[in-house]
Amino acid sequence: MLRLIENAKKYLSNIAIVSNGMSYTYETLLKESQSFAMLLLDGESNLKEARVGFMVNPGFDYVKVQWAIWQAGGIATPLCISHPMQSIQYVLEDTEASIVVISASFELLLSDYTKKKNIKLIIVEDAPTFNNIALPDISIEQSAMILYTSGTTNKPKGVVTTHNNLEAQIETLVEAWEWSNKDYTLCVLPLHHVHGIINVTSCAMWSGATCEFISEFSAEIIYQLFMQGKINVFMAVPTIYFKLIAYWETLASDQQKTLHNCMQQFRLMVCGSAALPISVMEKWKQVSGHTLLERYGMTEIGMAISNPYDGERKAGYVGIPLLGVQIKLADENYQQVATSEAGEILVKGNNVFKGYWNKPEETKKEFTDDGWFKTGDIAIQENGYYKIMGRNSVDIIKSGGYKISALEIEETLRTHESIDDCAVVGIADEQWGELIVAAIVLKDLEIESASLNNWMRERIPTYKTPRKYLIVNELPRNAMGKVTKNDVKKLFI
Ligand code: MLC
Ligand code: AMP
Repeated sequence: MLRLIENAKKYLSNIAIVSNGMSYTYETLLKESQSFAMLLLDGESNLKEARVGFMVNPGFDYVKVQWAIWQAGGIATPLCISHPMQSIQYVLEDTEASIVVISASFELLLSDYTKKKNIKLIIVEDAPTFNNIALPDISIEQSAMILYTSGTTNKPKGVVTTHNNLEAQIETLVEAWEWSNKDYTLCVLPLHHVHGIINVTSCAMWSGATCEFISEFSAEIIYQLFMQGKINVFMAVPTIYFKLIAYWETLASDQQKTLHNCMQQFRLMVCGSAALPISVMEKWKQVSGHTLLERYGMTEIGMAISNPYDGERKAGYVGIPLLGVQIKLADENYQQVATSEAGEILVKGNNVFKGYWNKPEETKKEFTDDGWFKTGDIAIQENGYYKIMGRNSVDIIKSGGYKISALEIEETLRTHESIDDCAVVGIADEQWGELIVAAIVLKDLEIESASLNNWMRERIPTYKTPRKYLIVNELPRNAMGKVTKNDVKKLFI
């Protein structure tokens, strides 16, 4: 049995999940996920890495379905619950999913499509209960999950991780951050990315801890839950801390004090997925009494570098390599740089993914000949601590903690009948890290920002839509005719 699931047997009576006002023990999670696995198997003995898409609201059902897919031998492919149909369709087509599991609220969105494509659609709420459980043995070398990530290609790529990779990603964090079955965390992050899936939910489940879910981000609700005094571990992206600070500033001073006293009792507060501005770190210390623990990770590798749990958490630095993760800073020939010189972060270890789904050539390109994964992030090392200096591509944007490809947005914009050409860039923004903006060259036709915005939102996720459009006569280009993105950025300053 997979270790994550086997572990649950040690904590049968502990509360695993709290969602929608209900509490679920590990015993219930085990039983219900096994029963759901039988439904997925539908008479087969093993799903043999069949891709199972699942669009399930955060909470007990999400984890139940995820564990069921794994126990049946399938590859769990979470679908973002707020994505437009076009993005969902892309993932289902790319993975060639044969089964899709949904919360009832998504039936209208998906039922026609799955019928047309002959994909089996299962509604979680309608699942029957199976009592005779016979589940396959799952090898840890088997593929477990596909998460979609934006890169330097215009379409997102599926990152395939094995059970072995997932165990390595979880175990190193459980150890580094001293998770235990006494912990109680709150998941406020989306469940189609590693931050919410691995760092919060899976680490809690591995440890016999409790994980509470909220249905959507709300600073007010988060603080209300904090005030109940049960939560002691919290993880989020910088934008969320920014939003929590902004809400805290609207409160009366006695409310601020009560909240501060409550948060001071927490064991751990972590930040990552994008650079944590020192101003946010300092302000959060005043708000909560906590020095945020900043760490560095990526969909392809889980977490790689972390500030220490005990020991100095250095502002502006992401810390030291986690146990089991090898890090090398390299020059453009993938040779180690001299001490204190900047280089690209290369990573090796069991945490590193298996490959991009159905993309052997692109997978090969992202590894050096001697097996190091190339992150594309540039860092320096000072006194053992790593500091992220930037990325080697202007086409990757980080906004709200999401990684976004400028090329994907440009390709979508270019399909608009009024747009001749465009260039998308990220510009520095206090709240969002980077803000997505687009310079566009029009054909003869007029265009209205609001209607263009609506048009885009039907085609790509909200968080990938540009926040500003600038109409220009031509895009800045170099002598070779290539658009110079740094000059595009200047147009917005
Ligand atoms: C949303 N809005 C944005 C935006 N996203 N505006 C500018 N830039 C963005 N990126 C706007 C919306 O259009 C809307 O405005 C308003 O904000 C609220 O939208 P929402 O969708 O309700 O947003 P909200 O729920 O407030 O989302 C903010 C957030 C979310 C920070 C909670 O972005 C989030 O969950 N981010 C976390 C992503 C994550 O998990 N990343 C980890 C990847 S893994 P209007 O005007 O339209 O109403 C990884 C590896 C690692 O990176 O190291 O962890
Ligand atoms: P994703 O592909 O969505 O998993 O995003 C991974 C990227 O997020 C990394 O390649 C980094 O560029 C960025 N990232 C993650 N954590 C940090 C951090 N603490 N500081 C700066 N960038 C980070």
